[in-house]
Amino acid sequence: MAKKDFCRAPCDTTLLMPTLVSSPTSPSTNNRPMRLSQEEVEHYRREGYVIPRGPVFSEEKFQALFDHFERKLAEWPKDKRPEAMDTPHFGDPKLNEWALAPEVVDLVEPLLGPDIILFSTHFICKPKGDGRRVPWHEDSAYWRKLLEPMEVATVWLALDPSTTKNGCMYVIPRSHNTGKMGFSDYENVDVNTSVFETEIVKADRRDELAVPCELQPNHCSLHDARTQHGSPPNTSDIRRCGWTLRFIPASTRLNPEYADRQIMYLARGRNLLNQELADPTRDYSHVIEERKRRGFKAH
Ligand SMILES: O=C(O)CCC(=O)C(=O)O
Repeated sequence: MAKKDFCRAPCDTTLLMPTLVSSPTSPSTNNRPMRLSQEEVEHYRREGYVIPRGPVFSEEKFQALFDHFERKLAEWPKDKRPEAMDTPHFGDPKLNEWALAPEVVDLVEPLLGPDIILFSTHFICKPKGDGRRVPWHEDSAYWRKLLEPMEVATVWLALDPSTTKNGCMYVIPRSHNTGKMGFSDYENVDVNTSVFETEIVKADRRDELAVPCELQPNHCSLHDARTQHGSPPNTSDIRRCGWTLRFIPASTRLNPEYADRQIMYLARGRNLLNQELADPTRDYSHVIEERKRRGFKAH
């Protein structure tokens, strides 16, 4: 999509300011203070997204993730788009040390409850100059055959600065609870310039309401799977990389027909539905291969 499609709404500058709310004190199930304030939880539920205060990891832990990603990117085939590093953790158990870290899981526990499963991850790394746009979409539309009920919270963790200049993600507030509520109509887009193949039709979007999720490295936004979101191309001279970490409550079921292409890991609490779960210390590269063989793009 053209940059202007995202920029009609004035930037909600309050999002970029530290939130002046007192630190929450109610403990999570781990007896650590909850990571999101009550106001932030309410914002997420009402608006379909939230930008929490503060960094996610310690500086050292974030730097180790950043370095790990840089090594992966250096090994990534030159003929493959860097935006397409989907489910990298299936074949790289080291990544689970960050994906399943309490710093991350604490963020989603107040949204999903105490029993949590890591459903998926994706590095969406838009190179400088010709980084591709992410068409307007709802994650739920891609996962409608996979998950029931459709309850998914995504942590979008910035590895690079992510701003309106280098193609940050935009969200359409309240779209998760209005219109077609996560299941809009889609049309095909040019796959040579877009990360995904389809986009929500204009009639089902309110682009003028779009809010940019500007983030510094090691900061994150959270969005509901039904929230409409996307991002313009990166024509700037700064790379824009984010890692999406997608969590479901353990009460959401993965359609077993997809078990050969989609594996999940217990992040916290109980495996309520006794679903098949993977071992986060094991290498499941064969699942990535199976996805490729079937041309399976879950998102
Ligand atoms: O990285 C982006 O610009 C879009 C991210 C996205 O589509 C997602 O987190 O579901």
